Amino acid sequence: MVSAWLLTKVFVVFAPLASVYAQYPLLLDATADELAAGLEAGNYTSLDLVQAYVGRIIEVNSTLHMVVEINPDAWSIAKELDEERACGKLRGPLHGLPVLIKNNIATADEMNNTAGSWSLIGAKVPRDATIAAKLRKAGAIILGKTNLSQWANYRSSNSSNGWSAQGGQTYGAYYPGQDPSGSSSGSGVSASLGLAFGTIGTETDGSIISPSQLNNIVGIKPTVGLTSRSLIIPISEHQDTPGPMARTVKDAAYILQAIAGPDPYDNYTSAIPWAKSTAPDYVAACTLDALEGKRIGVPRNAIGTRTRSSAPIFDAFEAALTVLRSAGAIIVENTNYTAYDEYLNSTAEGTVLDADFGPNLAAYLAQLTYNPQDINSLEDVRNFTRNFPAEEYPSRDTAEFDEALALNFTNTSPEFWAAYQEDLYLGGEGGLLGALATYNLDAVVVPSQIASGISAIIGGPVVTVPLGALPSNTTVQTNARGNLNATAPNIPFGISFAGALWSEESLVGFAYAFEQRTMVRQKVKPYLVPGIEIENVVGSF
Ligand SMILES: *[C@@H]1O[C@H](CO)[C@@H](O)[C@H](O)[C@H]1NC(C)=O
Ligand SMILES: *[C@@H]1O[C@H](CO)[C@@H](O)[C@H](O)[C@H]1NC(C)=O
Ligand SMILES: *[C@@H]1O[C@H](CO)[C@@H](O)[C@H](O)[C@H]1NC(C)=O
Ligand SMILES: *[C@@H]1O[C@H](CO)[C@@H](O)[C@H](O)[C@H]1NC(C)=O
Ligand SMILES: *[C@@H]1O[C@H](CO)[C@@H](O)[C@H](O)[C@H]1NC(C)=O
Ligand SMILES: *[C@@H]1O[C@H](CO)[C@@H](O)[C@H](O)[C@H]1NC(C)=O
Ligand SMILES: *[C@@H]1O[C@H](CO)[C@@H](O)[C@H](O)[C@H]1NC(C)=O
Ligand SMILES: *[C@@H]1O[C@H](CO)[C@@H](O)[C@H](O)[C@H]1NC(C)=O
Ligand SMILES: *[C@@H]1O[C@H](CO)[C@@H](O)[C@H](O)[C@H]1NC(C)=O
Ligand SMILES: *[C@@H]1O[C@H](CO)[C@@H](O)[C@H](O)[C@H]1NC(C)=O
Ligand SMILES: CC(=O)N[C@H]1CO[C@H](CO)[C@@H](O)[C@@H]1O
Ligand SMILES: CC(=O)N[C@H]1CO[C@H](CO)[C@@H](O)[C@@H]1O
Repeated sequence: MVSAWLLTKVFVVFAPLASVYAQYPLLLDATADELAAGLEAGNYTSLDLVQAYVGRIIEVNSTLHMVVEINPDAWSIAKELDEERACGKLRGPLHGLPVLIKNNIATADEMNNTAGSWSLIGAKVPRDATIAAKLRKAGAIILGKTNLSQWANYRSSNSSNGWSAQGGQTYGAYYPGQDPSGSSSGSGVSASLGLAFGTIGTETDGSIISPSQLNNIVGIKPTVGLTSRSLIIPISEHQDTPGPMARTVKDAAYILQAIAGPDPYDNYTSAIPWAKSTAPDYVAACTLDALEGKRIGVPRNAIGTRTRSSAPIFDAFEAALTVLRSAGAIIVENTNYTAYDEYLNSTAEGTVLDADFGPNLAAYLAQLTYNPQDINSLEDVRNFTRNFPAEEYPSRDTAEFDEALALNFTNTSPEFWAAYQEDLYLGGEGGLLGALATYNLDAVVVPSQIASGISAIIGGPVVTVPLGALPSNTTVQTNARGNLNATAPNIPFGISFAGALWSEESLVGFAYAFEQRTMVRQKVKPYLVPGIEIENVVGSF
């Protein structure tokens, strides 16, 4: 919540003439490099950035509900980082830049970490989530928590993307009532509107890639194990992974550089296949010639066929292949996934997630140092959800909880192992990894709407970049619940690069080389834009 004292600190002044902004980057699109250069030149401070971004959040929150809480310590942290800068101490390229993180990533401060549920309001953690600690160490200012599909979309069969009991319904900014997608809904909307330099989301299957593509931003879904999950509210240890959501590939690369790496609290990170001294440099990977001579596959059988309604996305995708070729890529057609029909039929992923959810959630809850509602298990969460009115049960049911609780085995049982092995085959030899090997590919490229699943079941990385937006004659259609506009004119879509485990460095390069040649984000504009700029706050302290 934004408290009254905080609101009084913000000067709500609306944009004067654009020309006066010449010396300040405009926040809708300001990059890390631009923001840092202005800080370095002494044109504004990190305190000014906090003030400006909070002002922008307050301008649009009552319409879009994308931020759940603002960090009351953000101002003092900014001041401290400004003082460090004044003394010549820079923690790194993110020094003094505000970021927003999803409301399932814990911080050991005043902010709550709830996955959107009232059951966890007031609960305390023993320390910051590892990636939150890494962001702070890199000099980023954690500005607040973004709204999400409650429980990262693992509660209900009839809720809506971007809705949580705590944070209400998040909307996208490209059409009134836009379905923001999920579950990292608020992170997508916030990065897109320039409410922070960048944001963090988490993905189990689609929760970074989908809201990134539908909010006109870049999303990096890292390999499971590249970024620690310690003290992040889980769904599945086999598939969960936190990653950057930002306006440009390079900004996302800066964030990934800060949060990647081994963590004794998450032993999946011990699978990282390089020593610290030879770790990839995701920012340096952003080169214009990254696609030169690279073999990029197109798995046509996973992409489907062009229909009247999918035509805008298909046409943009075909045009993108031409751009990739002109950037030096070798496009290899029909690198099909041999077991794709079996994958579409398979229930193995649901089994893996259901079997992980109970034990993984209990392990998170066991770490709480204060647990006011005494919530210790998925059973407790379900019971709370069904009895607490703000959770809107039964209008929003608990079908995902019910399904996981109905399972009569856990993630250490033979039944689980069979399902997990099926996934590793369907996404591996029968899917993405098989195609990479058979056709000797560096990556595949697909429309982002079908990018997540095949990589999710093997824990593989995906990067999405803006590709276009639906045309003005698109017929408006709602989501299943009927409370959001899921298809409408101007709703953005993306293109994704997917590759082998740990191939982020290549994927980031490919995405950058494509982005720089197209700059689609600049051509697609939100209908609602906050007006506060750095200009309006400079000198207010
Ligand atoms: C800082 O502001 C000055 C004008 O006061 C402008 O000339 C300069 O380009 C700005 N520097 C940066 C890095 O934004
Ligand atoms: C966390 O939740 C408590 C209880 O509702 C509230 O008083 C507090 O303001 C919240 N923290 C923030 C930073 O909003
Ligand atoms: C969805 O779009 C329709 C048509 O433009 C509009 O009337 C309606 O208010 C929108 N829905 C929401 C939830 O804003
Ligand atoms: C990883 O950690 C989990 C929980 O902390 C533990 O149950 C598991 O045995 C560990 N696995 C390995 C390979 O160390
Ligand atoms: C790949 O899939 C496409 C679309 O289903 C199909 O037209 C094509 O014949 C397939 N190619 C191969 C080599 O399997
Ligand atoms: C998919 O399921 C349908 C219906 O059960 C079945 O007819 C079909 O053979 C299955 N396809 C594959 C590839 O398993
Ligand atoms: C379920 O929730 C209700 C209301 O919060 C509570 O009174 C009851 O003790 C809970 N039952 C169990 C089994 O936890
Ligand atoms: C959601 O599902 C529950 C359980 O089936 C049902 O009672 C409720 O009416 C449904 N809500 C909507 C909006 O369809
Ligand atoms: C679990 O349930 C399935 C059917 O739902 C049954 O075949 C199986 O024997 C059960 N397993 C155990 C360990 O109870
Ligand atoms: C929208 O307009 C384009 C170009 O005029 C046309 O090709 C397309 O069929 C139209 N789409 C719809 C859904 O009417
Ligand atoms: C501009 C605006 O409506 N801001 C609102 C943001 O949310 C807080 C807390 O709900 C309101 O007090 C503000 O008015
Ligand atoms: C920061 C902020 O204003 N968050 C708002 C998010 O949406 C919920 C529900 O609509 C509001 O209660 C919060 O104030």
